[in-house]
Amino acid sequence: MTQHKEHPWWQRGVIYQIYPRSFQDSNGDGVGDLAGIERRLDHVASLGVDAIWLSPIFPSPMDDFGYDVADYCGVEPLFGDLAAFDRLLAAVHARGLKLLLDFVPNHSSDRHPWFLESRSSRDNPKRDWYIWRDPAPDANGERHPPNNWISDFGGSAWEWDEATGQYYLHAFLPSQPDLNWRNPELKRAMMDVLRFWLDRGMDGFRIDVLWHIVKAEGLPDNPLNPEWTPDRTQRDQLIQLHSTDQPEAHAISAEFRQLADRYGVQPNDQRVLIGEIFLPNERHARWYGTPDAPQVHLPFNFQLIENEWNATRLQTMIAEYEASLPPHGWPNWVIGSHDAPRIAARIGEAQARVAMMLLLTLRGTPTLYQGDELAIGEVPIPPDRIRDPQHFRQPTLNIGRDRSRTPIPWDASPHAGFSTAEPWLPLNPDWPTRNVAAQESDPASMRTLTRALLQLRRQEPALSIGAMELLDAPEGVLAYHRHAGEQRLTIWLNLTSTDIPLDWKGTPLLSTLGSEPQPGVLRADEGLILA
Ligand code: TEU
Repeated sequence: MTQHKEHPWWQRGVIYQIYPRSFQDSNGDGVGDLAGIERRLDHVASLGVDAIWLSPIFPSPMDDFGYDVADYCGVEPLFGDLAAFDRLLAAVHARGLKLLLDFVPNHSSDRHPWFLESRSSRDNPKRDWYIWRDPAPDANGERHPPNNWISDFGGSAWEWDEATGQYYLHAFLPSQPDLNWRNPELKRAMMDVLRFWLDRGMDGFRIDVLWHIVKAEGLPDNPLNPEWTPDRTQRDQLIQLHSTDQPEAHAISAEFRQLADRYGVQPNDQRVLIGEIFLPNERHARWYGTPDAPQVHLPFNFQLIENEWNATRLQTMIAEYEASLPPHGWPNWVIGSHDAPRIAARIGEAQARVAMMLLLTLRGTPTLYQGDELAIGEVPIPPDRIRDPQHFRQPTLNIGRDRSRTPIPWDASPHAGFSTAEPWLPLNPDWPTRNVAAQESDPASMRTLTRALLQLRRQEPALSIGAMELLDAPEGVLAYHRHAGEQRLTIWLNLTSTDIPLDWKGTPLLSTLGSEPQPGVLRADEGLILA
């Protein structure tokens, strides 16, 4: 049956993630800011994306670089102020783009006034806005945390507060205390935060660690993970059965959606909610909710990041993911973020080009991370430049995230045009040649390929909203059809660096290699779109 329903912008569109500290500095302090982003909007618009998601811009002590929020309704002075924000929003809208903020509901900073009040005494009215518990004494009367929960950054998830003689819960850093969503006043205050930004004209939110926001009643111990080995993070020692993915979190997620839907129902006017969800397929799909009680529009799907770069593996994963979607669920894909290693560092630049073609031709909304359009690869971070708290909590595991957060290299001028001062993190070592300006004028660059893919995606409904059908393919090759109406496209992706004999047919629209495709072969590292 043909579908006549008009697809909303967030189904047709492509999202671009900006990490504000590292996009463009405008005031010479080595840290990016809102005015800098505004100055570089042409780059974003000319790529051909539809929406920008900004990682947190709120006042923050920056212990976790903005994911520790000290005021949900303000702007961090390093980044600017509310007036600068309003200017940026207007400039984004003037270019026909959408703007999404990062909502961080699971925890605040320990310097948020709410927490300062909460920790001031046991009978403070905001005490219950956070999760406080008495110690669990052992047989010798020694003090222990209330349960065995482990922070996602390592170590106990409980911090002792000497002054009031209780522990508080923190799923991340001790300076990121978890908020108590079971408290109706806290919940109301956080819904007010969403209203504050929606009223200002936001087009939606990416919601940080959404699956964490409610914990099981009684806070029972989490079961041990029998598969844990010491090379894995401490978090993985336990299965987060009671600390995450609770029914009450789904109910709140449905309330977020109700609120968002009140702000826009037209296809081009809907306010989109993207939930950060790390869960296996069967639990992941539940975050779409039901047609009667929808939850987030797009529960982030990180499986291209999590799975081995192997055609057979990816084909199975894509099929399983598609099969897990509820009828009203729209797919989405991600290959990079401020948390994950750079795709070009992981699989090399030649395959990163194939990955870009995959990301932008799969069925579903893609999110593109800043810098991946330049194929920034591994950036060595000298020990004295390491900033990421995740590294410092478990230094032997090599899980520091700084290497994906390095500044955007704009041109070959000092500090790559990012700043007039030394940037807060080092630049990619090849910045004098790998930068936006250089790639703009290079027909063979990753940026040129990304633009061509985005342009094709915009032209061809088969790519943006069409159906998808996985194809049988030779070993090492991932292949699928995309079709809409009369148009049917075929995508062949060689996930290896050897030529693979292949009798492809059709009119080539784009090859990741730039040059003319050759009959009878899918060349090493070649991705091909055929009409
Ligand atoms: O990330 C949540 C999350 O799951 C991370 O712990 C992720 O597993 C890890 O960083 C991978 O290396 C979100 C934000 O994206 C992250 O930047 C924050 O540090 C975290 O929440 C706490 O707010």
